[in-house]
Amino acid sequence: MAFNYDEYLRTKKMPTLWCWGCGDGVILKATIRAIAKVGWNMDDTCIVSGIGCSGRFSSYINCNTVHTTHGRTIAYATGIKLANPDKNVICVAGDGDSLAIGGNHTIHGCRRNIDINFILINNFIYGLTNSQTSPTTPQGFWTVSQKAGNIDPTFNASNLAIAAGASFVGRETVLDPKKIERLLVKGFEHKGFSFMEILSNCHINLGRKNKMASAMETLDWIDSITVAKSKYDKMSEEERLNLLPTGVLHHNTEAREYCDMYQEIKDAHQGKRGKITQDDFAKKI
Ligand SMILES: Cc1ncc(C[n+]2csc(CCOP(=O)(O)OP(=O)(O)O)c2C)c(N)n1
Repeated sequence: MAFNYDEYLRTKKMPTLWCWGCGDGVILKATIRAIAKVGWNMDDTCIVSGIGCSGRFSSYINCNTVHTTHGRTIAYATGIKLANPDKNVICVAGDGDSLAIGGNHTIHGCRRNIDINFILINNFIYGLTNSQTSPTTPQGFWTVSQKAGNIDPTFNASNLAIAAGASFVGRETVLDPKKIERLLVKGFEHKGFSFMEILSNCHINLGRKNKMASAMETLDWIDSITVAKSKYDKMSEEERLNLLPTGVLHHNTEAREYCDMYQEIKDAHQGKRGKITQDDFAKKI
């Protein structure tokens, strides 16, 4: 039987406000399928989104939702998760939201290893506000804020998340919706900070001014800059230049989760367990 997305959507909000052919719809549907696959109850699930085209996720998915301020998804999500450690929290944010104005929150979310499922929709541009440079805009690309071509060096978002301490990090692209679904299932099932970077096409605000005016042309470009991690690992340094590996990039099952450690401190204060000593956390982290 065909999957019934309507069970998970606020159907009154349809059609979406996204442009024709925008990759965000592919990610929305993959997210819904992943939620269904892991069997999460919508009443026990909260989506926290930032501001931007990607921010619309919290309007469209019919669970507990918070449409927060620009760059602050992790701050809200951290409060929600700490107060409700048994609930499922998903953050959705754009590359501008999570790496520019919210970059500080992102690195500290990764560092704390709190059990938040972070979906970074990387369309390489500020989409909603019409084409300003974001931290992932490739050098040389036209943007409305750098019309001679972007001169800022580019962030590798997944490498940043690994370096900052996220215990699960993966990257996929909207070229393959099944792979996105599989990555999200793995991230949702992982206990700890799961950072899932999905490369998406913004042919309207990135492509049109960079000689890839249609969705297909922008998708071809995304295809040309990505390669499966299994192949990437066998490449020379020279061959890897300007390529982004896809798949699960990092998975640490040993790192302790933040809410669990916080619970131990609460239990000790309430006399439910012995005193916490400095060694309790030092030896396990
Ligand atoms: C504090 C604040 N600064 C700036 C803005 C304007 N603003 C809205 S969305 C956005 C950027 C959106 O780009 P991105 O986060 O990459 O998401 P996308 O729209 O591409 O999904 C900006 C700068 C805002 N809403 N709030």
